[in-house]
Amino acid sequence: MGLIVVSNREPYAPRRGGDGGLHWVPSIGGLTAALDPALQHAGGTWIAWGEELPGVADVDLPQGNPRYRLKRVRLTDAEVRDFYHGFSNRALWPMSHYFIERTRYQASQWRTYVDVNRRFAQAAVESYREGDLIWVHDYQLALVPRLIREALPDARIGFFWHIPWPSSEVFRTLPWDHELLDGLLGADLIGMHTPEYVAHFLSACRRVLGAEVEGNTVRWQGRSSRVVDRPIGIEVDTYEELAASPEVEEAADRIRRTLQTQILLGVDRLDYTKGIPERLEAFDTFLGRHPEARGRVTLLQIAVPSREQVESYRQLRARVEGLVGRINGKHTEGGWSPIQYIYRGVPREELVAHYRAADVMLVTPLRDGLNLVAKEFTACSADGVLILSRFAGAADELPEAVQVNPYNPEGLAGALTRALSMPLEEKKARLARLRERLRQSDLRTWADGFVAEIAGT
Ligand code: GDG
Repeated sequence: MGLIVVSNREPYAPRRGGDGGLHWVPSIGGLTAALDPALQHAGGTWIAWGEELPGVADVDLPQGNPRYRLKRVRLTDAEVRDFYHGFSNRALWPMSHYFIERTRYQASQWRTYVDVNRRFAQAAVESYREGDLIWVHDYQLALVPRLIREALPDARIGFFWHIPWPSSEVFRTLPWDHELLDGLLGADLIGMHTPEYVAHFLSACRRVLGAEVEGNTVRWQGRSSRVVDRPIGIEVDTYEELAASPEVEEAADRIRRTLQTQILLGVDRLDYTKGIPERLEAFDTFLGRHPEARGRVTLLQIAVPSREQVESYRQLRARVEGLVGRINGKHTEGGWSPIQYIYRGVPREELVAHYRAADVMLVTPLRDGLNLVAKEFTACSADGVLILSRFAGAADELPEAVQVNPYNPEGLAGALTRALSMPLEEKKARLARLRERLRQSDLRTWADGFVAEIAGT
């Protein structure tokens, strides 16, 4: 029995090295971090959209120690534009994160979304051998379960929705609300990060489809789908070991020596859901209120470039960089600047060194499916404080974090004051309890558990 994973993005991207050889580089992002180890463990096929590169076809991964096959779905530039940058990122992404005013619902983009979902489903059907389990991921591929089901009525299909599922009042703004739910309900098992998302989903099934809902089970088209909350975990041991390694300790020391201040850290894809401008403004408020913090605190913001083809992301970048300039211009003195801004992804060791060096980690999204950064910091930090938005899915699981409302700059500034002056014992005690929670369901438990649940359906 093999596993077939279907996701939009590839777990590794091909790069031509200077030597002309092909190197497969792990992609940055929550999904790869979660599923690559799971599929390495189970073996099977990963189906994903692969960017066109001459001479690059399907491949066995990871390079040098192959554990599974990557089957690459090819998309034309127009398809990428309408399916990915268009419908997925301008309709489903903002709608699911409650940003209705940012949605663009376009029928032509929807049609491409349907066509592309059909191609992913076809690739899964072609790879399928009797007894295989199929696990489809995320909002780009919501119709795939139904499309596979039509060809393989008896296949066991699971789906995980990685982003928030909004209130049905918001979901109903989608012109294809009925079709999207019908697509998902082709799966036997549908997973989401929190009980609230599940409740919203069930309510949409009732209101939009008129489906029969009993407990966590939806009856639709003569079949049942179970909908469960299963928040994703991280590789706790791997992060702990990495954080304690001499190389990372040294890199963390270097960061502390360079800045010579207490360190506030932000690490996010540059996305309007992540609350970066609101965080910068709260820091500005904090500095205004605490002149004694000048020269003593630095906010280090790592912003990973994301979806630069979408206009609103380009506007966000300009807004963030404008704010960084304005706040630094206002407060910089005597060789100290309040904000250090990095606009690129950094290697994982360096990321962990930053987690390790930080006194306070700021995870303050306006809305976030879960947020892996909050968990990674918790696994890596020795005595730091996690400030966490109540609108991140992870907030349910991490009650010992200092929880904030990211829409309230005064409250956020107050949380900063509290975090920066928290006694060492309290910081350590909170971290210890948070770590215990992380251990209860790490990444392996999550992935193995979900696969077992698909198998059990
Ligand atoms: C979606 C949902 C949900 C970030 N910067 C660097 C880097 N990263 C890695 C982090 C983390 C991942 O990227 C980001 O995961 P998040 O969970 O924070 O956010 P999304 O990408 O939006 O993920 C989210 C997730 O899916 C899983 O279900 O939690 O809510 O939106 O692993 O470590 N990695 C490296 N350098 C960086 O600069 N190497």
